Amino acid sequence: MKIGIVCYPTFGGSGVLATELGKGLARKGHKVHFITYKQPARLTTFDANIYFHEVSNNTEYPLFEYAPYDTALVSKLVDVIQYEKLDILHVHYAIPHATVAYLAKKILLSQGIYIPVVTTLHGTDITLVGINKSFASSVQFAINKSDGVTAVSESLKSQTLEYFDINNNIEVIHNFVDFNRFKKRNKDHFKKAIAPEGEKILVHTSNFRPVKRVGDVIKVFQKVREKVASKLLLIGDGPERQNMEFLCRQLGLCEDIRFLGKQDAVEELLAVGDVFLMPSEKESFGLAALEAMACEVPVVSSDAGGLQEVNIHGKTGFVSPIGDVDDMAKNIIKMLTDEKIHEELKSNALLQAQKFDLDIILPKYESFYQSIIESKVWKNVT
Ligand code: GMT
Repeated sequence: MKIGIVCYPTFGGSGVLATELGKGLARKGHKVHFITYKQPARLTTFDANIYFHEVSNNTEYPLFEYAPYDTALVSKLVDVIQYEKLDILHVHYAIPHATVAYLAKKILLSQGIYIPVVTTLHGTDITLVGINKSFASSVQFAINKSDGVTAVSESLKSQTLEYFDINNNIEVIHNFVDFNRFKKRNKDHFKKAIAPEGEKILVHTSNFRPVKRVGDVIKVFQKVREKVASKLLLIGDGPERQNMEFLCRQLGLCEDIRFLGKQDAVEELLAVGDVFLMPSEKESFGLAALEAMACEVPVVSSDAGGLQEVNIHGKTGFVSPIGDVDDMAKNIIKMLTDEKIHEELKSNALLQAQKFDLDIILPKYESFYQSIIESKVWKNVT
C-alpha cells in the first residue's frame, strides 16, 4: 500500500506512535509518506520506503500574526495524495488533522480522486482539547466524516462516545512497542555512575505538561527516599520543568534528582530503572509505561484513563487513585524492599508488554486499512 501519515513530529506520544507505525509499515514493504511540519523526532535513519514531505508555513505577511498552518497542510496533502497516488491517508491526533484531511478529501473529490481517511484518536485531542468548546464541533464532525476511526484504548473509545455525538464505528487498536529497541540491557557502568552506593533508581519520562503531574513524582520520591536509599531520573522537557526544578530545591532533593532533558535513547535509561512512575491526571494509554515494561521495569501509576489496560495492579506494578502520593510511595517501598515481589513484578511486566508487541499490533492497522479501502465507503462522501 501507499500510505500517507500526518502527525505531530515532536516527542509527544501520538507523534512517536505514528512514526514507529510508519517505520514498521515501511519495513514490511509499504511505501510510507510522512507529511508534517518538520522531520519526525523518531525518524532518524534512511529507509528506501519512507518519504518525507515538509509542510512549509513560513509565509510572512503583515496580516498573519500566525501563518495559517492548517491551510498549508491541506494544500500539501492534496499535492502529495494526487502526485504520489496514495491509497490511504492516516491522520494521528484529531486536532486539526482530521478536519484538515476532510477538506483535502473534498478538494480531491472535486477532481475525481478518492482518498480514504483513517483518524486515530490519541488522548488529549479528546480528553483535554477536544471537549474545549473552541474545538468540539469541528472534532465531532471530522470524526464522523472519517472513513475509519481508531482509538488507542477502550477507555478513550468510551470517553469519545461520552463527550461527543458519534455515529461512526471506533476500532480500538492499542499502542505497541518495538522489542528490537525496548528490551532489558546491561548498563551496569551507567547504573554505577548514577547510583554509586547501589541506591534504587526511580524513572519518569514525559513532556512535563501539567496533565503529567510531575510534582507528584517528586513528592512520591521524597517519601520513598526517607525509607529506601534512592535516586530519581526525570527524562523529558516541557512547560512544568522550571516549576519542578524549583520544587526540588524547596524540598532539598536536588542532590538525588537528575533532570536529563529530552533524550533519544530512552531505552538505555530505562535499562537502569527499578521502577517507572506515571501519576498522570489523564492518560489514554501510557506508551511510556509500556516501553518501561518492555525493559522489565515495573510501573507505579495513577488509575487515569486507559492506564489499567496496560498496568495491572499487583501484577505488573501498582495502581493508585490520581494524586494519592502516599499510596504510590507505599507501593514503591513495598516493591523495593522485597526482592521476591520486585522480581515477580519485573517478569510480569515483560509478559504483559509482549501482548503489545509491534508484530501483533501492526497487522491490525494493515487489515484495518485494507478493510476501509475494500469497503469503498469513502466513495460515498458528501
Ligand atoms: O501526553 C503525551 O505524552 C502526548 C500525547 C499525544 O497525544 O501526543 O500522548 C497520548 O498519546 C499516546 C500515544 O497514543 C498515549 O500513549 C498517551 O497516553 C496519550 N497521552 C494522554 O492521554 C495524556
